[in-house]
Amino acid sequence: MGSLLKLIEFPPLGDDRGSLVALEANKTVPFDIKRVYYIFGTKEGVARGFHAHKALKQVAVCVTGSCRIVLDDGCQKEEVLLDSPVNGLLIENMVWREMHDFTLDCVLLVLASEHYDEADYIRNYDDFLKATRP
Ligand code: T46
Repeated sequence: MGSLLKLIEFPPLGDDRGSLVALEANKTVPFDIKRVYYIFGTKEGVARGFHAHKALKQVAVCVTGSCRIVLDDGCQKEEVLLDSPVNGLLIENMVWREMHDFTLDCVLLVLASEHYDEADYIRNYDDFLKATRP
């Protein structure tokens, strides 16, 4: 069984002035990027996510601060602390995700393979489990 945690290390392009990371579709990010959003100002103790996507793939990067992401494909559950702007987490479709332990300064940048579509969300865990099992 392969790991759910597909971490991408972005090539550092910084120099003695500081750091720079470039995110390019079909290069550092393994799909066409149709949408970018970011989550910030998450209040203490608040958890987010709790859904899967039928088709959407995403790469999440904590550009500042940190949060813990739990991924679950219906068979296995794994978690990672995202705490570096040089690492992205590829979240495939049909993976349940939860985001916990946001630091107050956390800015979670997300690159998405599709435009926003509420019909692509599975927000009920039992429905998700049914969809992952034959
Ligand atoms: C995901 C995790 C990592 C929009 O109208 N357009 C958008 O592009 C997005 C992302 C959200 N919305 C609306 C839908 C809700 O009314 O914004 C509201 C908050 O979205 P949601 O409760 O889904 O947020 P999170 O933080 O639970 O989940 C988000 C993404 O929705 C989701 O795709 O994988 O971040």
